[in-house]
Amino acid sequence: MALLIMLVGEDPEPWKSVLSRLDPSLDIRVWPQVGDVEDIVFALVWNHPRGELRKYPNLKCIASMGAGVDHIIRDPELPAGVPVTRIVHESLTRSMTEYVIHAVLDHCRDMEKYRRDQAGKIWDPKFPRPRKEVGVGVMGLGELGAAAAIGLVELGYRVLGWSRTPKAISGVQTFWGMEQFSHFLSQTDILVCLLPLTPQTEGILNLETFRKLRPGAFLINVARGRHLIEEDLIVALDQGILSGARLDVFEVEPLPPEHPFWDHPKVQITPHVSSLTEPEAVAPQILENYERVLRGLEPVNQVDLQRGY
Ligand code: NDP
Ligand code: OXD
Repeated sequence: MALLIMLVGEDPEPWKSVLSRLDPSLDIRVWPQVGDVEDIVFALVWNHPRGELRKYPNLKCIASMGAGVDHIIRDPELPAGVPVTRIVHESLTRSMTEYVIHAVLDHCRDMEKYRRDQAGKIWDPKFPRPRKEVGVGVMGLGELGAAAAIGLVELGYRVLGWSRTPKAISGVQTFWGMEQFSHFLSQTDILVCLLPLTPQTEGILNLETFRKLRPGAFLINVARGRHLIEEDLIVALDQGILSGARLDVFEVEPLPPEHPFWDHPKVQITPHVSSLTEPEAVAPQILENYERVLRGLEPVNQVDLQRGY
């Protein structure tokens, strides 16, 4: 019985090293050096090639290396009946909350303007808007969105949250479903996307959505690149519908050098770092699930494959 590490575009070595330190008896294979496919009972994956997971007849669990599972679910040839798990860990949640709060404060405290002013040796102080007047709308109130929303409430912002089903979070004005989406947007000055990528949420950050926000709103996308219609963002920024955007995720990653976002004066880019999965922190969770499936138990942090997250 063996655990397969199949990470495309990510270094498998830190995972292998921490997992074998935690359990030196573990038989770990690193794709594409798989050996006998019948040995593989557990696969830790990121961006696996389509159809690849069908090759392992004894597979009992497919584990995402991150919080998102869209990279797994989009495979039309996933083996039927094999549970899919994701990472839920306070290190990811803390890191995401930190990033979102930093992006909100950076925008609200006009840091972009002061960086530009410094370049021109301009001394031009400006009062920030009172926090209670700034509506920060968080799309997705799951593990990451709820924590970010709570962090923003603690800072004194007027926080709104939108989810698929009703939620109650102290200090957050909550909305749910498409019927309440426009109402949520109409009170939002800073829109934070923390949705999973599903057929319902793909392309949800589009011109129609942007037009429903408060004038000159700011966008923070830390979920997936395909939530955003990239050409619509350029139009919204150029027409002043949005005042700026902080983007951590992109339709194509790494963002190609010729992409117009790189040089757009209203776009701030980070390279998918808002919340990095630390192998050291989350490997015990992977090992726990490996041991659970060997004992015939359900793995923890399973996703609902029908729902898509
Ligand atoms: P969760 O599954 O815990 O939460 C998802 C939330 O989105 C839930 O509140 C859910 O609603 C809501 N939601 C789902 N579909 C819809 C819909 N159609 N309409 C409205 N709301 C919807 O996910 P996490 O918080 O753990 O993670 C969110 C995403 O963040 C991940 O899927 C991943 O793509 C991204 N991510 C990005 C990282 C980065 O570094 N940039 C790092 C980690 C994650 P309900 O509660 O009603 O089910
Ligand atoms: C994740 C990610 O889903 O890093 O965890 O994007």
